[in-house]
Amino acid sequence: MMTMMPSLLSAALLLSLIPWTLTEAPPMIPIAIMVKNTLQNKPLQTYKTEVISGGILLGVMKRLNNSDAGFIFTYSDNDNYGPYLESVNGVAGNNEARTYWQLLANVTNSEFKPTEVGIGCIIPSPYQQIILNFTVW
Ligand code: B12
Ligand SMILES: *[C@@H]1O[C@H](CO)[C@@H](O)[C@H](O)[C@H]1NC(C)=O
Ligand SMILES: *[C@@H]1O[C@H](CO)[C@@H](O)[C@H](O)[C@H]1NC(C)=O
Ligand SMILES: *[C@@H]1O[C@H](CO)[C@@H](O)[C@H](O)[C@H]1NC(C)=O
Repeated sequence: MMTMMPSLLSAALLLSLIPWTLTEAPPMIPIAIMVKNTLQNKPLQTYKTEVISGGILLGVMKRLNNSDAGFIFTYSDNDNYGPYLESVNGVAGNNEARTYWQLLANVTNSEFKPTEVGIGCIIPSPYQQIILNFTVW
């Protein structure tokens, strides 16, 4: 009898931690995507949207791209690191000009840091602000 307890306990614990896993759709989490391009003196654009719990930034961006929010982007597939963000709202990075879309996320209420992974691996946290920043390397 006692040997069943750990698995029962962990099953109960799992269910209480993520009660939606077996029952209903996972919750949507509010986040914001900001498009920043001071290099070309463009105004900051902010897109308030949602990510599925545990979901990746690329999915959010695809949904925004396919909505009428006025956000479009392109990406390429790198064999080693996955999706690489090529262009946002018609502006593309360029090897000769050494420009690219840098990815940043807030790690406290106001401090932003470049992410350590690309759009295919970033899992936004609730209310996180993601900056797509057109910059030079
Ligand atoms: C140089 C470099 C860059 C340059 C590439 C410019 C160029 N055209 O040469 C720039 C500055 C643009 C860059 C950007 C980014 N990078 Co970078 N980059 C590197 C670095 C130092 C060397 C890559 C290289 O030249 N390899 C040699 C060539 C022969 O191999 P290659 O496969 O052809 O290289 C290409 C890819 O590496 C690609 N690339 C570079 N970075 C990234 C990141 C992602 C997510 C993808 C899909 C592709 C990619 O650009 C290279 C040229 O085309 C590596 C670390 C390392 N030492 O390997 C990190 C590295 C690949 N980058 C990394 C990251 C996180 C980024 C950014 C997401 C950072 C950010 N927060 O903005 C961005 C990409 C954003 C986007 N638009 O999607 C990580 C990837 C980790 C991961 N598993 O996702 C690495 C491993 C560094 C690290 N440990 O943190 N990067
Ligand atoms: C963005 O939307 C356009 C249609 O407006 C579509 O052709 C394109 O494939 C979409 N891009 C992505 C990355 O989903
Ligand atoms: C990012 O900023 C928002 C708004 O200030 C905040 O609610 C959120 O907790 C922050 N994220 C992190 C990881 O600090
Ligand atoms: C964004 O890019 C601009 C232009 O290159 C640069 O000055 C700035 O430091 C970058 N980072 C942030 C968080 O704005």
